[in-house]
Amino acid sequence: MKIAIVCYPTFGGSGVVATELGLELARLGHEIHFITYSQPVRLALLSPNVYYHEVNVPEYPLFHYQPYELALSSKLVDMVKLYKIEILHVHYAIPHAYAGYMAKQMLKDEGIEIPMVTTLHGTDITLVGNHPFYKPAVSFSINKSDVVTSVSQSLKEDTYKLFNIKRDIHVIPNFIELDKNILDPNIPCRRSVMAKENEKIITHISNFRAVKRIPDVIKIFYKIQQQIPAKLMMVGDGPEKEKAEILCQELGILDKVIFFGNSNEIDKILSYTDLFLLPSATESFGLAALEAMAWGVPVISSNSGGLPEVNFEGVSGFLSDVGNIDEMAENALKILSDDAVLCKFKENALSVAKKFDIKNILPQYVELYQKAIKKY
Ligand code: GMT
Repeated sequence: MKIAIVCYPTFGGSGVVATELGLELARLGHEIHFITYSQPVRLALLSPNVYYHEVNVPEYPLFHYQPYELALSSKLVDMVKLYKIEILHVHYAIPHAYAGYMAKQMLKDEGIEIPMVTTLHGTDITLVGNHPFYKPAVSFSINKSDVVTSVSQSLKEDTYKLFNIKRDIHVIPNFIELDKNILDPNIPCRRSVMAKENEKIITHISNFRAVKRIPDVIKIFYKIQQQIPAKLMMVGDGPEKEKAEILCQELGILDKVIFFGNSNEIDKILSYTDLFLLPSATESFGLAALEAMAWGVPVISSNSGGLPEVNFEGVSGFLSDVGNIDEMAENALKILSDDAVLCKFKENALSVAKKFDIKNILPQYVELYQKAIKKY
C-alpha cells in the first residue's frame, strides 16, 4: 500500500507512535509518505520505502496566524496525485483530520477518491479538542473520517462522552518494538554518570506540561529519598521545567535530580532505571510508561484515563488517585526497598509490555487500511 502519515514531528507520544508505525510498515514493504512541518524526531530518512514531504507555510505579514491547515491540505492533494497515495492516516485530530477532510474534498473534485483514517491520541479530545472554540470542527472531522481509531478504551469512551460521534471507534493500543531494546555492548556502561552503585534510579519522562503534575513527581521522589538512597532522572522539556528545578532547590534535593532536557538517549536512561513515575492528571494511554516497562521498569502512576489499561495494578506497578502522593511514595518504597520484590516487578513489567509488541498491534492497522481501500 501507499500510505500518507500526517503527524506532529515532535517528541510527543502521538508523533512517536505515528513515526514508529510508519517505519514498521515501510519495513514490511509498504510505501510510506510522512507529511508534516519538520522531520519527525524518530524518523530515519535513509530507510527503504520512506519518504518525507515538508509542509512549508510562507510567512506573510497580513496574517496574524499563518494558515497551516491550508498548506497541509494543499500538500496532501499534491502528494496524493504525485505518488498515487492510496490512503491517508492522520494522527491527532487537530488540525490534521480537518486538513485531511479538505484534501479529500479537493481530490474528489478531480475524480480521486481516497479514504482517511484518523487516530485520536488524547489531548486532541480531552484537553484541546474539547474547547468550545474547536469542538464543532473536531466533531465534524471525526465524523467525516472513513475510519476512526483511539489508543485506549478509555479514550474511546471519553470521545463518545464529549462529542456527538456517529462513527464506530476502533481501539488499537499503542505499541512498542521490543526487539529494539538491546543496548550496544560496545557502548561503555554509563550508569555511574547517573547514580552511585547503592542508589536506586527513578525516572520521569514527559513534555513537562501541567497535565503531567511535575510537582507530584518531585514530591514523590522527595519522600522516597528520605527512606532509601536514590536519584531522580527528569527527561524532557516544557513549561513546568523551571518551576520543577526551583522546587527541587527548595526541598534541598537538587543534587539528587538530573534534568536532561529532551534527550536522544532515552533507551540508555531507561535501561538503568529501577522505577518510573507518571502521576498525570489525565493520560489517554501513557506511552512513556509502556516504553519504561519494555525495559523492565515498574511504574508508579495515577489511575486516570487509559493508564489502568497499560500499567497493571500490583503486577507491573501500582496506580493511585491523582494527587495521592503519599500512597504513590509508599508503593514506590514497597517495590524499591526489597531487591527480590523489585526483581519480580521488573520481570512483570516486561511481560506486560510484551502484550503491546508492535508485531501484535500492526496487523490491526493493516487490516483497517485494507478494508478502507477496498470500500473505495
Ligand atoms: O502527553 C502529551 O501531552 C502528548 C500527547 C501527544 O499527543 O503526543 O500524548 C497523548 O498521546 C500519546 C500517544 O498516543 C499517549 O500515550 C498520551 O497518553 C497522550 N497524552 C494525554 O492523554 C495527556
